[in-house]
Amino acid sequence: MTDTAPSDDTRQAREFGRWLFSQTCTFVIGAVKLDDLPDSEITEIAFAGRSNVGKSSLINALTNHKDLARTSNTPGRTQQLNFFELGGKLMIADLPGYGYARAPRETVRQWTDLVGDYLQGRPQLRRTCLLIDGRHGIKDSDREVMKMLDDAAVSYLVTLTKCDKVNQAEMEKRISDVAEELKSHVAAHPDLIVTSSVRGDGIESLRAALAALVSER
Ligand SMILES: Nc1nc2c(ncn2[C@@H]2O[C@H](COP(=O)(O)OP(=O)(O)O)[C@@H](O)[C@H]2O)c(=O)[nH]1
Ligand SMILES: [Mg+2]
Repeated sequence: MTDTAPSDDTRQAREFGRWLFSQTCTFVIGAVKLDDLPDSEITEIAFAGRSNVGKSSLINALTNHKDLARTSNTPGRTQQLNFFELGGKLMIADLPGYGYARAPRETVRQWTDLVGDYLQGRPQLRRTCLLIDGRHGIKDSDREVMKMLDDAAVSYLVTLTKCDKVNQAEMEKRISDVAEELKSHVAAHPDLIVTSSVRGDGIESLRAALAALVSER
């Protein structure tokens, strides 16, 4: 990756991203069935990924909160979709994790029942960030979800997490492997975002990319 001076467009996008994500963010609902989904029509984005990949940490980092996403998780209700509203302009969905149990196939099938219906039937959903653990790369359970998203034409942005845990050489290899695999996925956004919620890498870029979905309107 090269480090070039940002263009005016990039600078403006980052500024808007920074502004948007500094707005008040509030927990809306933990949805356990389709009827619970907020009936707001504002632009929506979702965060999906395996359990423990860093979804809640990334939402907290983006919104500058310490425990926004985590505190709303009711133990034992891991299948709930948690919604947060940001400044009345953006709805953020923290989706339940998949692939944790030893039978990934079964977990992904259960995951797709509610989450699949949500992802495929939500017109205001503009982008799904699919989080992939930067230490491990794409796993089979991720591939199943990517296939489901491809088949349903749900556009997703692959975001590598925990890059602070991986040395640079390994990270470069991981990025090129993941980018190569993404080429065969029709609904995958061509960009790849590399993040660390701990160190802050990629947070500004991701804010800018997501805020652009709001400013486009
Ligand atoms: N080193 C490091 N740890 C992280 C990062 N993001 C998340 N974690 C840790 O990974 C674990 C799971 O994170 P969490 O956000 O709860 O994952 P979720 O299940 O996908 O919501 C927690 O112990 C986090 O502190 C990161 O960027 N770097
Ligand atoms: Mg979580």
